[in-house]
Amino acid sequence: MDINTHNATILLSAVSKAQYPQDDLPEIALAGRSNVGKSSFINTLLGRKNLARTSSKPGKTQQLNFYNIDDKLRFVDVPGYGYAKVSKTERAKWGRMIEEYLTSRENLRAVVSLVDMRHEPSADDVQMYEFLKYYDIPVILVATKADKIPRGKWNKHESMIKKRLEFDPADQFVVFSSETRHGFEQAWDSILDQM
Ligand SMILES: Nc1nc2c(ncn2[C@@H]2O[C@H](COP(=O)(O)OP(=O)(O)OP(=O)(O)O)[C@@H](O)[C@H]2O)c(=O)[nH]1
Ligand SMILES: [Mg+2]
Repeated sequence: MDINTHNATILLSAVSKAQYPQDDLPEIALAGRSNVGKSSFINTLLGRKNLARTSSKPGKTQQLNFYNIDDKLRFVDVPGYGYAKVSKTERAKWGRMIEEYLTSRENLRAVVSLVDMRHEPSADDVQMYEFLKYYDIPVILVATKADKIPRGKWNKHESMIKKRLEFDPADQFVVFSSETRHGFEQAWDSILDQM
């Protein structure tokens, strides 16, 4: 696919189906724990500093944010899970919003599921992965913040993450860093493979 990845804009934010874009452009959704680095991943892939808003304050992204990339594909930034200071009502609302999108969106080609490479995946991470597998949604597993681990330990961390998730070898696994841009090419290749 011939695509100018720098030609990206935020298209719209949505909380329900009626607000989703009404065409058949392919979409890649980003899922992961709050603060794991979803927005940073988007900015890194698009070569932009602050298109997707990042912050050290977790729980900032509350809606599905649709990014238009060169009128050829979209990224959908999904609010992070696992943020403790969110009320039960908010959490249930979040669950319905994500579930509605992931289970009914025909445009969806794959989910980039981000985990923090430093740690064993959380119960929420495992649940998200199981959910995606259950609905047969292709997963690109991105282990991010790799810059915070010495290279000599990368293999050990990759094995630990795969084991905990019962990782399906049919899915892509990308070691990634928004700081160093490690994994940039592999991430794009994995995404464009799903188009
Ligand atoms: N060292 C390092 N820091 C990162 C990396 N990716 C993200 N961060 C930092 O982690 C924090 C959270 O990043 P975001 O991209 O805002 O995370 P998010 O997943 O979008 O968070 P929510 O929108 O709250 O769900 C920021 O301070 C980022 O600078 C990375 O690869 N390496
Ligand atoms: Mg974010």
